[in-house]
Amino acid sequence: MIAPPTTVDGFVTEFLLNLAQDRGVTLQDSTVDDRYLALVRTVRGHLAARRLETERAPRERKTICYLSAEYLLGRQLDNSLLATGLEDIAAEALAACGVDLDELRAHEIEPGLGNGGLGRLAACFVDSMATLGVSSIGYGIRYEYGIFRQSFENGQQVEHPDAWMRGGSPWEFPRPERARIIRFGGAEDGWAVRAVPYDFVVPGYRSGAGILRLWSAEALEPLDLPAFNAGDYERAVRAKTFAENLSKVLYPDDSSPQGKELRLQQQYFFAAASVGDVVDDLLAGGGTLDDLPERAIFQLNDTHPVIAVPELMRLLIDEHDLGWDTAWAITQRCFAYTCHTLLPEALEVWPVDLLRRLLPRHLDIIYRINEEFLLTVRERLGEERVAAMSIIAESPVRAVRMAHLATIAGVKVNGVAELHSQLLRDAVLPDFAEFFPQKFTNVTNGVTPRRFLRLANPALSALITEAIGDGWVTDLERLRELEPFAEDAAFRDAFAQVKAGNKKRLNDVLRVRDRTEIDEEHLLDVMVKRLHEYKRQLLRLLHVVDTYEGVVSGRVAASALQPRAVLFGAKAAPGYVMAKRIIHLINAVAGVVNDDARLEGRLRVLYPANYDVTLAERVIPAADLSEQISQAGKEASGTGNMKFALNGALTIGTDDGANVEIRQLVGDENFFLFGMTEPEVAALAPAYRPGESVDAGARRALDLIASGAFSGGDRSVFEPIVTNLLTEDRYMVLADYRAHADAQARVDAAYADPDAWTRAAVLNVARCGYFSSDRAIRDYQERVWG
Ligand code: NBX
Repeated sequence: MIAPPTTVDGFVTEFLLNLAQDRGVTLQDSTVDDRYLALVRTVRGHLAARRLETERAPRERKTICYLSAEYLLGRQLDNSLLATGLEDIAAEALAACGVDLDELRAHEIEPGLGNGGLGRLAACFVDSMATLGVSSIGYGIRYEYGIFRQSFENGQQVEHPDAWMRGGSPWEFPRPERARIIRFGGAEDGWAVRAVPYDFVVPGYRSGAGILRLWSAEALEPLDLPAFNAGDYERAVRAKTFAENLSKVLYPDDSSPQGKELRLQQQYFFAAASVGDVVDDLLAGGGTLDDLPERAIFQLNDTHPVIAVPELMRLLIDEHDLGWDTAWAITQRCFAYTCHTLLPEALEVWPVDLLRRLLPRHLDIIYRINEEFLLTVRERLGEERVAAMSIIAESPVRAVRMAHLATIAGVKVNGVAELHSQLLRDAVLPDFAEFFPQKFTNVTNGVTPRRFLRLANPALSALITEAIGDGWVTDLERLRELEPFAEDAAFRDAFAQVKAGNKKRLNDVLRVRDRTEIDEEHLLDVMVKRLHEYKRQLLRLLHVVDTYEGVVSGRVAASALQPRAVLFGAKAAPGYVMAKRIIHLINAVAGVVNDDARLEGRLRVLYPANYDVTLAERVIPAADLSEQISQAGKEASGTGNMKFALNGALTIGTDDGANVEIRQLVGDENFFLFGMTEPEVAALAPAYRPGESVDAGARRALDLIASGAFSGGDRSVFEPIVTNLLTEDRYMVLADYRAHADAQARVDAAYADPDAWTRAAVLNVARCGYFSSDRAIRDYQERVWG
């Protein structure tokens, strides 16, 4: 085995060699880009060695094949240096060359191949599987353009393409020899593309490695030669353009699927390529198809890859000549399904007409699976349950319900937090829970402690390690050992200084990327997540407006305010009109509030554009307060909530998703709970008339918005938001307003005693070790993968 050198001198030599041989420049003539790419080359060599080493080690029986349409990876450089233990060596080596490592860090464009929580969870899971030594491979799509970049023009969101591969994608290993052909359509109207895999090595922390294999779409032929010869250049490249479209861009909708044909093409493209890859590997290694369930399990990250189920059936029957029953017996043992939502409109359905056109054989297979399933339903539960449980919905158009297919085919179905899994059983798929009670389970989400604590918060990491050693990086429950330090005044002092330092680090980036900054003395109150009505950014904003109104109307003295910086970060799906209006309103409120001297600078609203993983890594460690205020029963889990608590922010939150478990662990006295519970929401919903008993504070806020105070006197701009709240208010912002405002008052009171606040913050860190994605992966091993 040729392992690259792990000395400073060796690193210097490799780095200079890579500059010369890869970039063709000397150090003196190199650009930042040259130096960055040479550094990546150098580090990547270590990743490759790690991967080869892992491959030679005796194989575990079963490989976890994680199928996900999204991986929100974040920057790779620091994580790779940490995992390989090269942090100090690289820093010294570059310093010896007179190269600024921070400049190279900042040069990396993060691969943002995901929308939000679901995609980031997939990235945390591949990290944990690699670190735990679980034999694993993540499969996905190598989108040429990831989640759009957001800017604001006159306060409104503008989307720009995310050309993350500009200048190449230096972390990847192309694997053209493993390319496969993926066919669409039927016998007469068939067409095909080539799926070419690119591997990211996923280094485990200090040992182990996994693979993230992302498929890129290519045309079978680069040119239609007859067309080219006939001088029709446009037609000559049409097929190529068409094929490449499949992996061109990530769909930026994180709920309400649009039912777009290209999206289904993307799903089939990567699902089929991945299933084929796994089956080929099995057979090449001397295995037989009967071995498949012992050798691989496909974990379905939501319904996006569920078309893999009929694809495996097709492969077994049409290409390997197995009979239906044998094929179904195998298939039924190879899949498990994770659901990430409770919103009915987010459950994917695909029109039968579309499937018939694009994947006719798969539609036939789905119909047969359904037919046999419904026979047993009829027998055991009776005819009257058949329509509700069918894979095929009959209205508004005949369509395939992907969640039903996944539930029928999967060995297990899990939700992503206790409350969510319970609601999944009782409200979303109750018939299935009755029919397959043993299938339903819970795995509460987790986050990787490497990226979100060790890397994102170096100062807190050092403080923790000084107190309890560094075992927590791979065994996060050890944070418990910090509990006694909550009573140690010197430790609390050091902890508070870490927080203050993290606010400075946040300002370092806010000044450059947004030409703004927070006041480091302010309570930093943060709400970062996708913009969604159910997440209720408006609830937070109404309280900001109410507070502002209190001061400008003279009811409240500015000097009585606890100084706060309220920071929002959120992208809206480009077609989600109400979400975009809310973005506009937040920016409008920020503009007015921040400019009004009457507030004496004691209330500031910040909305840095383009919230992404890189910004998250600066914002979360600096936060004092974490806003997790979704309507109860709507946020499946949340994972940002875990990241904040682990970094010593206190949560103000509803009894929703994983907030429930966070509060149980940190204790009521260290968590600001407010609002209706899920049963209360359900009870109120039928008779809810939002306009009938509006809280006085909410009323003042709504009136001020409606008056045009934030729109230069134009009353029409935000009228739809106000009207919607007063007449519909689907997520009951107004019903929870008073409880939220009272909870914010409790926050102010608590923050007035900084030492007591810090004590609670320390306890949040100490008690949240459960939320490691390492623990989540162990739970999957125990409850799902067997
Ligand atoms: O998945 C999120 C949930 O909303 C969170 O509560 C949860 O913590 C997280 C991880 O389990 N769901 C999510 O991020 N969904 C998507 O991004 C999404 C993307 C495309 C799509 C539907 C949903 N078609």
